[in-house]
Amino acid sequence: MTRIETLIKNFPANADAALITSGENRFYFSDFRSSAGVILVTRDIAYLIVDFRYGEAAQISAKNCKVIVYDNFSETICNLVKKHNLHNVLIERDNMTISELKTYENILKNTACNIIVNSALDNIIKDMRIIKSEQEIEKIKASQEITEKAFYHILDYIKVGVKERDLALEIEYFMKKCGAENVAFDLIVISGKKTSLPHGVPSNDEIKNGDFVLMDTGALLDGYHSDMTRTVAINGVSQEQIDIYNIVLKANTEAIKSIRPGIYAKDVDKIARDIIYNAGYEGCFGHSTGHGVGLQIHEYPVASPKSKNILEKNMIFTVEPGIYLPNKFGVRIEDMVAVTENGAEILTSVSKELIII
Ligand SMILES: [Mn+2]
Repeated sequence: MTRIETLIKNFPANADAALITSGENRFYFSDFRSSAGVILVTRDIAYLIVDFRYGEAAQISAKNCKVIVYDNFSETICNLVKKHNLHNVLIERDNMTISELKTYENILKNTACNIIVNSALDNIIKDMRIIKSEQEIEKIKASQEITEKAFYHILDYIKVGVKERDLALEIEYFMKKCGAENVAFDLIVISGKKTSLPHGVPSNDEIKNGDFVLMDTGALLDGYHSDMTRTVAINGVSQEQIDIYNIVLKANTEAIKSIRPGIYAKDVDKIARDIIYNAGYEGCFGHSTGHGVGLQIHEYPVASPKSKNILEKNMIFTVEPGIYLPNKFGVRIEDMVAVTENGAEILTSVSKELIII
């Protein structure tokens, strides 16, 4: 069954079509990447509707959709609505701006078609994307391979006096040299006191003796993201730094050990959180233990205290506990894992023993 067929099978009874407008979901359903366009899915056929810039490329490589290259977008939509006698169309509410919604309402105002403004379509697609196909798992592994090559590459550059920004730029340059189409997100390479900021921004600060250097990095390859954090130390770190590193390491490894199909993602979070809180660092770990990774850097499942996700085979998510001591330092250790038949496959192969440079 194609993804389009699965989507149609899951349409609520009141819907006779769906309008897919987000870039990653257009790619998910048509295997065609573009910065613009929509897929109109009816119960019989799906149309990928693009402008001239993507016409030729879409005709060649889009899958499971009939390609329409439009001159007049509104007319094209209205003609399809009439042709297929559409009355209720689902939209991606999570991805549509108010002004886009107003535009579609305006386009459809002289037709018999209504827009269903609820989360039905988002939920169907979320439930599909949360489980990765074998091919998607391979793509994420390939993306992670670049992230790891860049990690080993940058270890030779980390020295006292080097600027955080230069390290971040070198990682980005190297990832692209290795074939990444982009970085997965703005790379985090921070040092010293700034490591207490979970999403600190690289600056011209220089690496100093006794610093932690926290590197949260990832590549984007073939539409799929990867995500890894390692915290390395510069010669002269204190016993307190080493102790905290080892608490975070234990939280990471014990949480990963607990992963198997059928358990709640929030229970994975709890294992990591309890280890950190029981070691005396309640209040120093204020983010989720993990998030899904795929066509977006943050997707489902979520491993947080409030998560409702139950783990299933072929879900991919991060396990990234941390301890952050304001104005002192922070540590985060992040792996990506894939849920297997009876446990988890760790997709991150870089060692987690503390590297002291
Ligand atoms: Mn992450």
